[in-house]
Amino acid sequence: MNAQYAGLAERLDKALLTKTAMPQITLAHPELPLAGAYEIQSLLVHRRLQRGERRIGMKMGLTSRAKMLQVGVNEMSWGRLTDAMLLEEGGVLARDAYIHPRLEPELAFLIGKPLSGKVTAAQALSAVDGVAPAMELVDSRYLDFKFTLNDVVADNSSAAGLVIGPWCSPTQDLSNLGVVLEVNGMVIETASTAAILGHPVRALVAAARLAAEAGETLHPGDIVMSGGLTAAHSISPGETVRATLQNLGFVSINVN
Ligand code: 0L1
Ligand code: MG
Repeated sequence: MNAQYAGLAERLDKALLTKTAMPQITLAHPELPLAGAYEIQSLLVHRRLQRGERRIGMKMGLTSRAKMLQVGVNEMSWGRLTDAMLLEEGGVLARDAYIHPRLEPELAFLIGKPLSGKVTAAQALSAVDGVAPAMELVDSRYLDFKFTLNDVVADNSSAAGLVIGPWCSPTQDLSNLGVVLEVNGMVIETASTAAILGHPVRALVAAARLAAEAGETLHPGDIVMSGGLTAAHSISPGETVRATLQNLGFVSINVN
């Protein structure tokens, strides 16, 4: 194990546990390669698994132009999801449990058959048991939510939480479903599922390829998050945030 990478994973973990933002790691380590950033992510998530958390799937990040523009990073990233990140649909989310949390609407895939490697969109879809409206809670461990691709990759792609709505049949056309993000009943963002790489199944195709590159497989029961469909919303106490995906229903959470 690379001791420097282990030390950086420990710092990111401490930032998460103490809810204290830290400087971007690439400021001190501009030479960090992307593969090294993914190694740090793996070590970081390993620390969570050692604390008893269970792996539940994979998140894709920066798969839409809206998200790329918001954070100023132009390449896709991925991260690992654990059961400790699951938030109750319609439940309460404590703003204070995070550094600078943001919510974003996403499409969630429920994997029904093992999926890994270079697959077509049809093969990826045939491995899906369900799709659901979802929101991801992102909470960068870096000061001011500022990072480069390698910073955000090391930080598990800002993964902090996910809330999943009703699972629906994956047989419908997912290519261009309307998306609405509301805060206290007011529409703040709209999009189409086409915002994800032209068709959200492409996020799943990428997830299968990237999982294989990391020596991993998507297993039955895993959740794969598509990546944010719109810019993410910075949450404040007193807000009810709701994401609706056409034909699939909605998912909401209350912030206190
Ligand atoms: O917003 C961010 O912190 C970047 C990582 C995840 C973005 C996404 O889900 O698209
Ligand atoms: Mg996301």
